[in-house]
Amino acid sequence: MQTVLSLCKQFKVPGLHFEAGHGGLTKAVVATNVAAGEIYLHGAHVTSWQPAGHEPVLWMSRSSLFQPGKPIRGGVPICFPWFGPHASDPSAPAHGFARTALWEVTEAQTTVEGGISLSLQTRIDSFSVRFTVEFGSVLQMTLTTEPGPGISVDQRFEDALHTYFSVSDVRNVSITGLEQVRYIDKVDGALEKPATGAAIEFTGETDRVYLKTDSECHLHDPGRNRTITISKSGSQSTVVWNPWIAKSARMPDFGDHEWPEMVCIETANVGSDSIALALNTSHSTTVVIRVQ
Ligand code: TA6
Repeated sequence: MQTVLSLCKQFKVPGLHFEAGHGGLTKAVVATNVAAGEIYLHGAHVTSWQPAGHEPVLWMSRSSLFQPGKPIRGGVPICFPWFGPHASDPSAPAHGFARTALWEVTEAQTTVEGGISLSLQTRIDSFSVRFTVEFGSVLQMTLTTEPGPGISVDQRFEDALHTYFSVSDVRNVSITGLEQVRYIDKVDGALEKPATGAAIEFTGETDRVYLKTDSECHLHDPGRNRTITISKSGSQSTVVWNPWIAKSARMPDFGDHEWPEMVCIETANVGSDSIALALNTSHSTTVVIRVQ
C-alpha cells in the first residue's frame, strides 16, 4: 500500500507533496503559481481546486466523513460502475465502489503551463480504471475504463464525475446549455420531460438527468461575479442536483444549512446512456472546468 513516505520518495515533483489529510487519509497537495488543489487516494477524490486569481471552485461539506468505506461529501466523487442505487442489489453502495476504493498513484508530472497532472488507478469488479486529473488554469479530469485481465465478454457500466460547485447562493444562480435537452426528473417520479427551452434556476430540490447530450454548460453566479464553464467529451448524460432543505436534513454528512452553497453539475453516462465496453477497447469520460 502506498504511504505518505513512499509517495514522497516516488514522486518528486515541484509543487506537489503528499500528506495525511482528514481522518489520516493520504492526499496529494498541489501548490503552484497556476493553481492549487488536493486529491485523496481514497476514491481518487478531488476535494479542492483553485486556479490562480480566483476563489475556490469546488464545494466541500463541513460535515463530510473521511473514513475507509465511506464516501467523501463534496469535491468530485467518482461514481462507477453504476450511478445511484444498484439496479438489483439494495445492499450495494450508492454510486458504486470507486468512490470508496483505495486508488494507487501511478504518475505525477508538471504540465506545460506549470500545473500538476496526476494519474491514479484501481480495479473495480471486472474493470481496470484510471483517473487522470490536471490541476492547472483549468481543471481537467478523465476517467478511463478498460476490461480487466481475463475478461472475455463485453461489459456494461455507468460512470459519473459528480462535481460539486461552490456558489454564492443556489437561489441566485442559473445554468445554461441544457435548454434544448430532455431530462428525467427524479423529484417527480423519474418522469421523462421535454426540453424546457429555458435556463435552469433553483426554487426547490432539483435532481435531473439530462440525456443524449454532449452540451457544454455554463454556471452563472452573479454573486461571485463569475461564470464556470463545464465542457466534456465521452459523456452523453449531464446530471444537475441540489438537495434543498429536506433532503439535506436527511443526509448525516451534509450540513442542514449548507444546501445554498452548492450545486452539482455531473459529467456522466447513466441509464440509457450507459456504456457497453467491447473487448479490447476502452472508454474515457472527460470534463474540463474553467472559470471566467
Ligand atoms: O447526482 C444526484 C444524486 O444521484 C442524487 O439523487 C443524490 O442521491 C446525490 O446523487 C448524492 O448521492 P450520495 O450517494 O452521494 O448521497
